[in-house]
Amino acid sequence: MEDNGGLGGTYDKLVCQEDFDDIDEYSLHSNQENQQASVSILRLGSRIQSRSVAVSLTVLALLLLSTDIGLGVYYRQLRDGHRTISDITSELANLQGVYSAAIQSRDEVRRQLSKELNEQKVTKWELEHQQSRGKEYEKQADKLKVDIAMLSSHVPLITEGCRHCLPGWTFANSQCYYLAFSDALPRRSWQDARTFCKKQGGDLVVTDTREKHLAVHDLINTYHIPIRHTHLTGFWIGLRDVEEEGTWRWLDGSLLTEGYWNFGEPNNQGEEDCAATYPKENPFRTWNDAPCGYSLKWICEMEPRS
Ligand code: MAN
Ligand code: CA
Repeated sequence: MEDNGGLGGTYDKLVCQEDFDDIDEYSLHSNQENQQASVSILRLGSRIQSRSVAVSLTVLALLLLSTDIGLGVYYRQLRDGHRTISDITSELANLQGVYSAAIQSRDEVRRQLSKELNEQKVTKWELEHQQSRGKEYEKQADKLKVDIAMLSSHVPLITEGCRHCLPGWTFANSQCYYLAFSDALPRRSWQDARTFCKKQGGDLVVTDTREKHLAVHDLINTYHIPIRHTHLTGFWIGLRDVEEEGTWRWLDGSLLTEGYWNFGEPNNQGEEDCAATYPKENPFRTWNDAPCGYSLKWICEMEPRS
């Protein structure tokens, strides 16, 4: 076999079976043994070349396959990437929508807050106004309380003023009293004195409370005539012990609970079953028991008339 120059291995790989046959024929003419050895070499070279081509083709096929796979992967990545971008774009659009909605909500909340703050401000002003009015009302209420108290204090006077005592009778402690001071009225017994009072529409005085006793005491001391003898200046009152000695009862039958007897009285001297009161300085020592037939002055009592 000849060297084919620069084409080397590539040319060798492309030698066909006919070429080998021509060479074998030439070798047979020159040297049978050498020819046989050369043929063996040539066949070996031919086998090696075929194998190289096959390897090259295999490598090339593998390269093409790997390229194809690479392109497939790349395409898939591109496609996935495209999907990711699409998803991101979609998500971005969605987020923009959410953001816009959030902004709108925020603006709405701001408007609502502003409105409520304004309402709160007005409410605060109204509260201040009402508090101010409340203070005015409190002042008026205090003034009215004073007025009511003052007017209430006038009620008894007005009520009593509408009621009156008969001429000659004296109003004291919400009652009308008649003190028989006049010389034109001769002294009389306890019973006659009572009759006089009853004819007037009253009765002998019943001083069954300290207030009434003191009121009558004041009236006697105001009008009494000092020059007269004490026993002549006594005034019959509506108190007796006729039913049981020592058991003093008022005209309505109630028992005496607090007496204003003079010192040593009642002493029932003789038979003294009727009580009389006398003008004395000490209001708690003004009573004496005297004979009911004695002639004394008297004191009548009567409810005021409307
Ligand atoms: C004196 C005293 C009284 C008595 C009278 C009767 O004043 O003895 O107790 O009742 O006299 O007049
Ligand atoms: Ca007596």
